[in-house]
Parts: sequence; structure tokens; C-alpha cells
Amino acid sequence: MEKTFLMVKPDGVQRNLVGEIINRFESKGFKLVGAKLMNISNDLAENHYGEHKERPFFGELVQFITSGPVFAMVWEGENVISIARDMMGKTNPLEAASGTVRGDFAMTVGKNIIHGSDSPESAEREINLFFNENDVLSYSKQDSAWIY
Ligand code: RTP
Ligand code: MG
Repeated sequence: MEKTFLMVKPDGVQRNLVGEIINRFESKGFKLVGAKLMNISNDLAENHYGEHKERPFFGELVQFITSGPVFAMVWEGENVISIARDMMGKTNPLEAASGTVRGDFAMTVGKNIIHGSDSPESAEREINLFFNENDVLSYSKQDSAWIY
């Protein structure tokens, strides 16, 4: 079963959106298999967003993501990587559709509430960056027979 890495960014934690965001992914039918509230070190931030190292906003991005606690999660389900990206909405909240997390709760690209892996390769990389193997659980849920 596919897994993805999702993270409520510091703005989402400060704005009390952790529960709302968990609720959306749970209600969709995905399974939460790992979660923790944590501070991100500078090294972890630079590694996580390494693909943007040369971009002009890189410094600001690292500063923002390390500015307060984030809520890091691993979610499991069929096609969870692409469906979660759709549920997050476009990177720029001005372009994000209503009904998406960014469309409903965010105003600016720099404070867009949530991160989600954009491919199977980045999902694997990011899960391993943020979680120990033992902290990503494998368990069955009764309701899965009603979802798939
Ligand atoms: P994320 O990685 O955070 O899930 O967001 P994303 O895939 O939708 O967007 P990405 O292109 O990977 O950009 C990473 C984050 O950098 C910030 N950003 N700022 N000022 C700007 O023009 C700009 N562009 C991107 C955003 O916070 C974006 O989520
Ligand atoms: Mg990205």
C-alpha cells in the first residue's frame, strides 16, 4: 500500500489546524501510520527542501519551516500521494481550489499550511528523513473493507 509524508507547517500548527487536517485525511479513508509534533533543525530543513537550494526563496523557506513546531505525519492508502496533493491544493493559495486545505485556509505562498510529498521517490525520501522505521506502524483497520 502506498505511503506519503504530510506535514502541517508552523502556520498551520499556530492556527489550530492540526485536527482539521487530520480529520480531512481520515474522513477520506486514508490510514494514519505515523505522527509527531516536532521542531525542525536547520540541517533537516535544508535537506528536506534541498531541491529548492538555488531558488531565491530558499532562505526564507528554511527560516519559516524552522520557526515553530510542525506536525509530521505518514499516511497510507491507495494512490495517497497524488490524492493528498489534490486535497492540499495548488502551491499558491490564490490558485488553490475551494475545498482544498490551501484553498480553504491559506492566503500566501509563503504560509501555505501543509506540505506533501510530490512523487513516490520523494515520499520514500521524506518518510526516511523524518521517521525512524519503528515509528511507522503497520496495522489493520476494520473499516478498510468499506473503503476499497
Ligand atoms: P511543499 O513542498 O511545501 O509541499 O509545496 P509544493 O510542493 O506545493 O511547492 P514547492 O514548489 O515544492 O515549493 C516549496 C515551498 O516553497 C515555498 N515557495 N515560495 N516565494 C515563492 O515564490 C515560493 N515558491 C514556493 C512554498 O511555501 C512552497 O510550499
Ligand atoms: Mg514540494
